[in-house]
Amino acid sequence: MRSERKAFMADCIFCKIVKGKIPSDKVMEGKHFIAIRDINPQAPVHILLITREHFKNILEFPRSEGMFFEMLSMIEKVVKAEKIEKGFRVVINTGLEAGQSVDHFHIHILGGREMKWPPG
Ligand code: DGP
Repeated sequence: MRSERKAFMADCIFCKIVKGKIPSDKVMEGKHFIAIRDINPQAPVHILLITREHFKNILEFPRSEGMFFEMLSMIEKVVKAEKIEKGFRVVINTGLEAGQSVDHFHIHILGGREMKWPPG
């Protein structure tokens, strides 16, 4: 691994959360993902699914059946555990223009209120 990438990951807030160096309100754990409550919730339920391994965004996320399967399974488990089956939104902000503020792949699961479309 290149040294600049190592240095970047050492500073990555989500890498620190995964390693337990920064506390988080963890709701679920899988082999490839953890699920935590967002620090700045945009809905009554706002959970982040975060990859244990550092990938910058969805374009870097590996095309691996195991990871993809776990991602979808954990979304379903979180939605059921939080009882938001009747309406929820799954969001992956990618790039500055789309509002991605943490360059470590993560998925927002939002629910518990009415959602508008189109998103802002
Ligand atoms: P995005 O803007 O799509 O990159 O989403 C990043 C989200 O991460 C944002 O909703 C706020 C959340 N977040 C940032 N820092 C922390 C933290 O230290 N703990 C938790 N739980 N969430 C964080």
